[in-house]
Amino acid sequence: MRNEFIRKIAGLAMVFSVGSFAVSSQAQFSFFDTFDAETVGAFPSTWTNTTPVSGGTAALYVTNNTASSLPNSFELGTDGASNWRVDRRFANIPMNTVSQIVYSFRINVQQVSPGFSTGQQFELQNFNQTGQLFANFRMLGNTSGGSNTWSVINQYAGISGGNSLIANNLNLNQWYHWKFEIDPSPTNHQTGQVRWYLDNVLINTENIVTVSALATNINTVFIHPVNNQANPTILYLDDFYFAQEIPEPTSTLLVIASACGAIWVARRRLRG
Ligand SMILES: [Ca+2]
Repeated sequence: MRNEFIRKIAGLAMVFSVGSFAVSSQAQFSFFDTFDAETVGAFPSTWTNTTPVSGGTAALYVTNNTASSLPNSFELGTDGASNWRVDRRFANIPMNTVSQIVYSFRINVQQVSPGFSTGQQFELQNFNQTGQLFANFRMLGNTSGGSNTWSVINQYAGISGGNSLIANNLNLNQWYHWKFEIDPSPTNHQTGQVRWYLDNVLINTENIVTVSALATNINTVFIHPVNNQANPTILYLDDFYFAQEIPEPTSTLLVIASACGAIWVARRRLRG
């Protein structure tokens, strides 16, 4: 009887702690694009073809050639003939009140332009107000000038304190997971940090760079070739998302501590 009572209390403690953990691990997604329900061969319905490719041949559409989550991904392929830009817009995320915004995608580069210059750039901003720019991710040829592997640089190296060359000699035809934790200060969105993760390993930390102090929210990520050059590049994107992490509730430890306290009291009472 005594052991059964203690087991019940212990079980209750476990439910409380597991329940708290479940709440703390939740993320509130602004969007999560798997492209799996999209029509193969069509431009993805959740994206905006802001500057359509004109001239030459290009592929900006949903494909089932390869995917991280099956069966589809978003193929961005250009032959170098023209400029282009695609946007993923979403509801405003305020930068001065929300913390721990996570921006993530999986990318598979099939072909990259030779030379360690230009390339394709991923940018964040407030669509109606230029200037909310940070965590710029630029993929290009490797540092040796070759196109048999690819690299990533950060545009704001030297300004933000982060690294310039983020990664080099990444393999073609391989899926990589990139995640950015955007962690603005609760009171000043210009003094936070952006942490870069490659396949869940922290590889770069930089300070947030905002050109305008008025740019206090983000609602757009866009991809475009640098310097208006659409270098011959073929890449696939999948599992593209924005989420706000729900902070660890400070009550978690209190709940566990109280449950453990209840066990201690129960033991004392039964002994007494
Ligand atoms: Ca997919």
